[in-house]
Amino acid sequence: MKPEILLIEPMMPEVEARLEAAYQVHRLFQERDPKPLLERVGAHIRAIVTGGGSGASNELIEALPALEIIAINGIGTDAVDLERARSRRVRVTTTPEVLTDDVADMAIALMLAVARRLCANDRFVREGRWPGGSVPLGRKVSGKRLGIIGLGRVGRAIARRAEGFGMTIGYTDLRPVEGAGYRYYPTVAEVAREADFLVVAASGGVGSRGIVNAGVLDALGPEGVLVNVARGSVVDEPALVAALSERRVAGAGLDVFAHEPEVPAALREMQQVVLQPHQASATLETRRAMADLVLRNLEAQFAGREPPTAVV
Ligand code: 8YV
Repeated sequence: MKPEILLIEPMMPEVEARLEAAYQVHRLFQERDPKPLLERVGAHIRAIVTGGGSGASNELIEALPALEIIAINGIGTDAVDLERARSRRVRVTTTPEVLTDDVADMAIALMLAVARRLCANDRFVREGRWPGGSVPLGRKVSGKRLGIIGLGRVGRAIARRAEGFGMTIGYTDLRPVEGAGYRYYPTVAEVAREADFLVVAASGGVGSRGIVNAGVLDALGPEGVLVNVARGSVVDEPALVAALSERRVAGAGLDVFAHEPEVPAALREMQQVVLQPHQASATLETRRAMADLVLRNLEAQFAGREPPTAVV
């Protein structure tokens, strides 16, 4: 008998096929109303496979009495109550390291795209407006000041890339990161004040909720650009919309949002904003590597071994 697992969001077809080969897969995302499926199979489910943004609610965990492991296909644990998992003796695993480069690449891509108006200018050419006019000048990136919120693996990878652009790098985190070699600022407002580009690379969760608020955006200022490749929850989204529409910040590059997949209509209309549908880790290579880790964690769990990248 194959162990039964619950898939919360779709994965690449080749990955779903690999899951199917080893497990009996139930797809929660295909259900309009999850209740009948959970009533039917809930008692047998031994694993949840989910994304970092989707996680698993406590209500779902409670509906699965045989649950042993929540395998997150991502690094964020903010959508899973780790304490609850611990008390239920449910393992939680993530996919560290393998997505670091891609997320950092996306941060740099968004920074360049906003500053050099890549998407707005692309629309200008595509829509046949070039013969009739010209576009506004962009902003220089090389040599500018970069502020990073959260100098974890992703934050450091962004910093290494920014060094190649000759940027002056500062960061904030809960405490200085030993040997980082970049200037530490104790508060988000202070790093924002000294930055031309402010990149959010901090974990989501209660500790970081809304830390990029109206005051921080004003500290970044009318020439400043905000980039977020972490979690929508870290930014006070209404405050960002207000700051952008009142030109109190110059632009934003956003891969993540407060209520995905909903994106405020105001943001969708702004030319100074570049939007992505949560794609920072979404390359073939990286999604394969992430899936390998998910599969290795499940396999270890069901073989009675320690899952290789367990956080709980
Ligand atoms: C993924 C993420 O897009 O790592 C995370 O926490 O949110 C992203 O890498 C996601 O896990 C897939 O849904």
